[in-house]
Amino acid sequence: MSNQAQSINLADYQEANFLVEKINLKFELDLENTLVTSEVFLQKNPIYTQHKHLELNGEELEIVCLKIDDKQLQDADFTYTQNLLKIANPPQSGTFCLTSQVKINPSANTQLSGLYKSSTMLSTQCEAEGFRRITFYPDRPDVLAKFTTTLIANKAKAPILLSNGNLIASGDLEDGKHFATWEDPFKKPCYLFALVAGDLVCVEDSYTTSLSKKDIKLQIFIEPENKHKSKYALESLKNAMLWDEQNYGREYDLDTFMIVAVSDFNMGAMENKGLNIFNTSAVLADEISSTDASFRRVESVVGHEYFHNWTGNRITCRDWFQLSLKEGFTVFREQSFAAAMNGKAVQRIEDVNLLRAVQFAEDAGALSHPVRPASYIEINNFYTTTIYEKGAEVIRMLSSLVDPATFRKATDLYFAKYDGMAVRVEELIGCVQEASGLDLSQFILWYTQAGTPIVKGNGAYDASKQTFTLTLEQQAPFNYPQNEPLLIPIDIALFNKTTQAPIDLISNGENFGKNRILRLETKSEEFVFENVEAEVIPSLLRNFSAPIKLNYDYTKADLGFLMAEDTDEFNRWEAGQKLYLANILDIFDGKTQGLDQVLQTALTSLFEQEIKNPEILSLIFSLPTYAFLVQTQEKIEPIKMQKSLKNLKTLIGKTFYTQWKNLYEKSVAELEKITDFYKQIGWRKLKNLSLSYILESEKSADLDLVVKQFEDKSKGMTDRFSALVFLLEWAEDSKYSMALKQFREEWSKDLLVMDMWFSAQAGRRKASLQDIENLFADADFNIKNPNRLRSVLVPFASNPLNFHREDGSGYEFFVDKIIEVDKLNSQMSAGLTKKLADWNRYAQPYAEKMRAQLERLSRTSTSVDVYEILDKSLKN
Ligand code: HT7
Ligand code: ZN
Repeated sequence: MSNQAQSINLADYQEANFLVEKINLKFELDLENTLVTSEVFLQKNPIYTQHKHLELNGEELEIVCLKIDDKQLQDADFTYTQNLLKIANPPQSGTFCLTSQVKINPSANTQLSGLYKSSTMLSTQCEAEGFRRITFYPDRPDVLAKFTTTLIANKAKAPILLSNGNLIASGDLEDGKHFATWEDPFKKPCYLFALVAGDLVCVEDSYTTSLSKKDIKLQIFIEPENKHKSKYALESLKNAMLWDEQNYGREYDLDTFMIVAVSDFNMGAMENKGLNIFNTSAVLADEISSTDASFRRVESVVGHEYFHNWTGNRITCRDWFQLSLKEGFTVFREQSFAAAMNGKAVQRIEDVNLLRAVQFAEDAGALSHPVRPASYIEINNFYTTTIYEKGAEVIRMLSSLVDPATFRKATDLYFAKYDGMAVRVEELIGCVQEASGLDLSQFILWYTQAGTPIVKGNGAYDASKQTFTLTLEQQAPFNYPQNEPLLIPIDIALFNKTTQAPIDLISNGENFGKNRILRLETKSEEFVFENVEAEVIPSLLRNFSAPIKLNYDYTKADLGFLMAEDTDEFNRWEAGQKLYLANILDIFDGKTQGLDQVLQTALTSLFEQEIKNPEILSLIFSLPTYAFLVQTQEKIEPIKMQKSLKNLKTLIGKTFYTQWKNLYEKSVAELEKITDFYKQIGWRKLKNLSLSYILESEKSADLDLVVKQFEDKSKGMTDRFSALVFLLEWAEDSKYSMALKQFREEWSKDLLVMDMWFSAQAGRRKASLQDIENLFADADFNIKNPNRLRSVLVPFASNPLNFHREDGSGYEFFVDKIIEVDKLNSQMSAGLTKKLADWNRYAQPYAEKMRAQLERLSRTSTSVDVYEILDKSLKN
């Protein structure tokens, strides 16, 4: 495999030899035998003066014919090897037309990249490099062209024919066929091309833009059985459209915006111009079959894809190294939108939880890479939390370094200056620099250096001078000791220890008010605050103002204070997380078996407080994730850590049994008062969290509560599914088996709910390997469907007790499955391989058992995708 795997380097970037003016595509669609005719109008790139070959990407294409203008190419005129079509003597001046006719087989396409069959429809996925699996083309994001697409298909089987842009012609043909021609007026890279053909129903709505009062038709195309599940996506879309107009001045630019829901999809969704394609799991939702978490996901993903229309489509990436230019910026926009919809602190806590659980782990492991990587083998491996979530944090920092009006000026400038172009992250940073006058030359380091920076804070109060000096020292990440100091915005406030009120922050006579964003630019800096009348407790990195680890020697009492009183809700949550963490680590180290006194007092006062926001409260009552906890360890001991976490949960459950019961009842009562399903989400979260703590006391009467909740079909899926999971956890076998059976009978026709049915069993704490094997053998299991595959393997790998079996059998089982998947879908197999890549961070015997399985995989797997992961992991 290794001799096939080639590294692509940012430093080697060169513009394309030939540019494309326009492309006309014709698809004669057939499930097994699709004929693609493309006319690509090419011109030599004027920056080159010497003779250039024409090289076009093409993968698994069966050539029927190739022509340049009217001249048929003979065998001697071209070569087609290693996925490259090379034409040695193309015209060197003027525009010429390369016509190619190729055959492809969508039904055999299990990679789900290019044109493939999903259920009864045909659909495409071209990002990152799927277009080359459809036709010969310079498949790179900096080649922008106008696309006109004609689709021909059997009218009865595929009455709906869609592609990007506007429908300019359609009609019937002979033999029961029909056609539709679509023209996209915007130049675009081929990764944004899409087509869909199938027997779909369309749910329609409309939206009038707030700026130019233009009417836009909104259409969601879905399989008929899902027709009732499109309302929330349409509402979310309209909210997103308005939000983008109000916050970024961005309007939609075509007359119609189409979304298609597809059951087989490697990721969440795809922002194809005017024709977004969504994984059904990211677009379909209704109040009976969907959990609150799925509603939130639909809102975020619909927003995300819509926002790409400007950050990604109108302005795209020069090369795939710049992926975070569109993804980081779009995640930041999506997070800001979700914050506006659901509350700033709730959203921030959720986002930081994900960042710390997954991205920090990635940044510390074998697969760590900068937000702008310098090289890759397979670009599909780089759709990572570093590119997406850390990339969003980097844009967030950029926005926090200037005031909101200046950031808006900068983004306006970016959209005006680079519309219709393919650019680098430098262009975006340059606009913030130009709009603000700040020197941001140091900021690019956030894109070029990997690893999570550490900042050590130290505070000293001088009563005689009435000053508080905060020293901040940045340390390079442990895995990147050579890293240069970064520009780090650190948002702070100081609380008077006596009065408990936040004080004015005064430095050099200037009063900054109650909070201030400090700029740490060098390795170590001192910030002196004046007129400080008493000892203070600093609240640091408020709202998580930078993606770093901040260490400060807080006393537990200080943390208890911040947890109760900090005016920044994020930092209230953060202080709680620190107290939980300390308690769990003490249990882990055998220093205690009990609940920490300060934590107990802090929790007691939380129970006594009036509940202003049930969702925030439920987050504050939630323990740190296992994925976050293991990162505090030099060498991870998964089972011991999982048990320590569970011990604390049990302690808190038992200590506050009465309070949890009261909170549960209060939540039930509050829910009765609220009629709006979406406004109930916070109380529902608090109710089910309370129930999870109540069950820790193992009282059989409480299990009756769960059974009642499971049987009550009127309350929706969040309650029913939580109850099912609780039954799997706490009820005896016969009882939970009955519940599983009943649930399945009710939902057997709903693929998304059945995914949940699989995931509940796969993640069950007491599940055995045989249980997981049984799920694979189930009649409804389908290894080719990414949602179903993920619904089993992701929860399995997230359950330390089953996955990290000391004898290595969990890893062996997992690798067996990777080997099977790799033959079908290498994006999926590579994604699964990542779960073992950090074997080196584990204690023995885990490390050695994991490594042995990775070595076995390296002897068996065939894809470049998996090879790249193994290569990086096994080098360690
Ligand atoms: N931009 C989209 C990325 C994507 C993708 C990448 C590789 C393989 C399959 C894929 N499906 C979608 C999704 C997004 O970030 O909006
Ligand atoms: Zn995206």
